[in-house]
Amino acid sequence: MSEVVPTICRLCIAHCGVLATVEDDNGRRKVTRVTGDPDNPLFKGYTCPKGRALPELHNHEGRLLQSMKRQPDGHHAPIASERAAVEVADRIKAIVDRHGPRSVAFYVGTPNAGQPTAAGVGNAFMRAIGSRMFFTSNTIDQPGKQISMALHGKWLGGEPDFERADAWLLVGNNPIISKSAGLPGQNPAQKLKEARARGMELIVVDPRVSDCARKASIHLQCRPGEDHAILAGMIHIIIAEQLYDRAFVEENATGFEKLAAAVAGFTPDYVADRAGIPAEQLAEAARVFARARVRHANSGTGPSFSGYCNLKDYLVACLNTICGAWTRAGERVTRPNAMLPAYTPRAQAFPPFKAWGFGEKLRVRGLTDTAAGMPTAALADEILLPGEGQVKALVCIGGNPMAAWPDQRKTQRAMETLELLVTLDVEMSTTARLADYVIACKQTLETPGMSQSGEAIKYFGSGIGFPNAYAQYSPAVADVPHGSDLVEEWDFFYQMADHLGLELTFATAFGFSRYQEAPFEVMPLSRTEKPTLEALYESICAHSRVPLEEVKRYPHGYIFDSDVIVRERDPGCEDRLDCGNDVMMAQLQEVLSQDYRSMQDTPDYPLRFIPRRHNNFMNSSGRSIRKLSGDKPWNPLWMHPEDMRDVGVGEGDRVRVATPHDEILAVVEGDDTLRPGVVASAHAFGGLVDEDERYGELGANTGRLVRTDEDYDRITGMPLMGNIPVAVRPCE
Ligand SMILES: Nc1nc2c(c(=O)[nH]1)N[C@H]1C(S)=C(S)[C@@H](COP(=O)(O)OP(=O)(O)OC[C@H]3O[C@@H](n4cnc5c(=O)[nH]c(N)nc54)[C@H](O)[C@@H]3O)O[C@H]1N2
Ligand SMILES: Nc1nc2c(c(=O)[nH]1)N[C@H]1C(S)=C(S)[C@@H](COP(=O)(O)OP(=O)(O)OC[C@H]3O[C@@H](n4cnc5c(=O)[nH]c(N)nc54)[C@H](O)[C@@H]3O)O[C@H]1N2
Ligand code: SF4
Ligand SMILES: [Mo]
Repeated sequence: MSEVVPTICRLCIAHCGVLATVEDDNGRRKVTRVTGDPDNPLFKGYTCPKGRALPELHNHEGRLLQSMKRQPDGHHAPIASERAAVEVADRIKAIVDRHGPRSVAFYVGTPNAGQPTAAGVGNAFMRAIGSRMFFTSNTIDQPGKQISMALHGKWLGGEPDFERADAWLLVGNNPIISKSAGLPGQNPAQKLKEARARGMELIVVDPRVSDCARKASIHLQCRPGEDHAILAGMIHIIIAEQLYDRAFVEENATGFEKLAAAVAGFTPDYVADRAGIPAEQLAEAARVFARARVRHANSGTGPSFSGYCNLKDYLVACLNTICGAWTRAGERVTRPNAMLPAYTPRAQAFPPFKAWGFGEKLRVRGLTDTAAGMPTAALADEILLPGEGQVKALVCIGGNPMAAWPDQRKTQRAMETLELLVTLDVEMSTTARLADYVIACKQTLETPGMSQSGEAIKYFGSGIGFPNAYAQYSPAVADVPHGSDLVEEWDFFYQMADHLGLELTFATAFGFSRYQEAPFEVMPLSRTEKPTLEALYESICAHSRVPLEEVKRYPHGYIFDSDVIVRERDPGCEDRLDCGNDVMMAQLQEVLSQDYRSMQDTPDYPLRFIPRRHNNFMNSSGRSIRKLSGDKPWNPLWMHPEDMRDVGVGEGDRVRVATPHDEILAVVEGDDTLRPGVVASAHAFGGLVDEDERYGELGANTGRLVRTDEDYDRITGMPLMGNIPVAVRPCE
């Protein structure tokens, strides 16, 4: 028996509608093939290599089929998941009793977008024990998106329509590969090709000829880390040449004069020298962007990682605002809701709100909770710093600190210091290897799925999410493997709460921080009648614009409507977008006062390391799948041939990549798309800190090059994870 069924790939936020071939495997449904779904109205048959490897991800040998408990001698032995829930709950309770609720922290990683109840019920458990130490990967990603939204305000009409755009600006993102902010995430390469064919100008700011830069009409192949200067320079030119949208600014913004004064020093020649790009090219980029009728600017992880992450995103927002690059009254809204509650898009500002300095306070670096969430880069220090409030227990939900947190050595010390480390995962991840309990979870195709997360990602910043009221629901299409004992993440927390007699209240947000499109959805979870995942989905979708039942009628997904129109502003609305936030203006002055030439001239560490995504891996996921890693399970160090010559290394040579504090071992791969002087690698590879020598098998952990307490953002704690000065030396 074999059948082909529509379902949703939930490996990344694109949430592609796909077709799964399901075969009978002695009475269980096993997925053997995944392809694109030509009958899906939005994705039209598109998939990427990761989606096509879903069968291998579900069925590979290394998959975790049983929960594990660490034994006194350090090795892991299977434990029944129900037993594990009881033991973990008891240990958490004992830690709370002894050290207080703050001593228990949760960390939620990236895959939770594909498991929409995991973080929510985990958070409910946290609230039930009274801890606010809830961290996510967001503050080691692009926290500047939410901080800048808080400081600038948010345009309630949303961003312009890519399908009608005549210019588009990408600053350090490569959405053809990442399907992240910047281009429509549904076959982005094809969407870009169509846009270029109809004459849209693409401007890309990137130190390498990325997949997007290759398709650009203007590519500013800058030094890394100078995006704030480039953006300030573009704003300078647009204001100086009177190319900004005066009417939009007068009606909707404040702080314009302050911004104009703050960017005055960022002349084309100054920026050109600083960023290593031609001044004429910068001016052309500014003019093409400002003169277009429909255009928008987006940024990504590149600039976020290379310092001043909030300022960069703030300037992206200001650039959009001074050009009026937002959707206006009477135009089609680009992110209408389908599985999210209905809201009325309006051509007006949502005013700035508090970005930090509230909620839980950290004991290190004066950091607090923020509009982007708790500062994850400081969590290892919170675990290591003795004293009142020290974090003693960490529960990771689909996250991999040992692969993804900055400063891997410190992270490992922190993990080893904990009294209790628990991780919910689908394989023995690098973190799992250090954990006291590893809770084996179902994978996406073994659980029902829906596209609500793919929609809700719009709350993280502009340029991301579905471009119309698209929705899809899929039942579980596969059964768990024979002989396995796997839990759904939410259920693990439910079982723990049940054991401890705690009431859980599941809350769903429809926005980010203070910006919410609909009231929080709050539902107590019954202790007498245990819910199912289906029932939880029904609760989350209770106020969806399109009822879940309706979505279920279209197994291949459906576009419910494409022309929700942005309304006029409320007559009484006085709210404005702020282009002159004092903290951001002060940072601009700080940048201007830097002796950038001496900052750039670091003879002992002459190269600059930057991160970039790999098409075949989703952060640390996929490395164990041969179909994805091929014969190369490591992350190469990409180097320009000129730099390889200077350093004296050839293709495939082994090198040490050193900072003043640490070094990693890597295999060189020539890449002439890089700006000379810049080297690159993908993150979330490598083993534990004492396994450097296994880099030919595991790759290298680039987080080892990052320091969390030296060069970090004072608001979110985000450290310098790109534009890192390094020296590359051949291995003997
Ligand atoms: N040096 C450096 N550091 C970085 C970055 C960088 O570019 N350079 N990028 C940063 C960014 S943007 C991010 S978002 C973070 C990512 O940080 P994390 O989210 O912590 O890292 P991932 O590797 O995505 O971890 C996902 C874990 O979840 C597991 N998993 C996969 N599917 C499931 C599932 O269905 N259920 C459960 N329970 N688990 C599952 C995987 O096996 C893996 O162990 O890393 C950040 N760190
Ligand atoms: N295939 C795949 N897709 C993914 C992921 C994955 O691991 N694999 N991870 C997911 C996650 S968690 C995230 S957060 C998103 C990230 O999505 P993106 O932000 O689009 O990440 P990248 O594709 O790495 O693109 C970043 C670009 O920035 C450039 N860059 C580096 N430093 C600088 C700099 O200082 N300035 C400028 N202007 N550019 C710079 C790099 O060359 C690279 O082209 O991708 C998501 N999608
Ligand atoms: S782009 Fe993302 S959602 Fe689509 S198939 Fe690839 S991994 Fe899956
Ligand atoms: Mo990310």
